[in-house]
Amino acid sequence: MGGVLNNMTYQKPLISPALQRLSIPKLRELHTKMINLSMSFAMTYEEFKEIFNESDFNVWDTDSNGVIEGLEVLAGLVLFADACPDDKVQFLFNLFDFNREDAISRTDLQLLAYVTLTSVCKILGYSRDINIQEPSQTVANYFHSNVKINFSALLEFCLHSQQVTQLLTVVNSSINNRSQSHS
Ligand SMILES: [Ca+2]
Repeated sequence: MGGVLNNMTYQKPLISPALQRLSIPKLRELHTKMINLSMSFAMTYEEFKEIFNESDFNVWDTDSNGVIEGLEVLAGLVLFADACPDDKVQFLFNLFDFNREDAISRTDLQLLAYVTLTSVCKILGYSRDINIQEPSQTVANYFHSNVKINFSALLEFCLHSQQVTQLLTVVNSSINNRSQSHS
């Protein structure tokens, strides 16, 4: 995870301003819309337009096969949302707590880390594929066995992870850069 992050600098996000600084309630609403439209979370361009009312589909469809992952879109958008870091982490936690048990597995967290990092990289224009090993290893270094992870354990992990801090810093710089260049 660090390898990718070390090469990232402040970039103007490729997504339209309408998809930046969304509120958490707005993201929850989009999540519900997505669930109602497709249980698989795979989205075509038409479905994306219907849910998000924007045409930034290609930002995520980097392999140009006409399908993107809804989870990936939401995981990236929440980092660019208008919310404090704890609320962003809470949203991600709920998003990946697939069976609503107020806990996620280490494997779920590895998926969460990979999907979030991939989405942020796409939004900032680093379209080369992320090595899945990096975020997985970051998680495995902290959680040594496949324990159930509740929200406070996840928050603790985020606070102690240099990689998470680095990711949030890159995102914040990109958001602030944008607002400065527009003022
Ligand atoms: Ca695709």
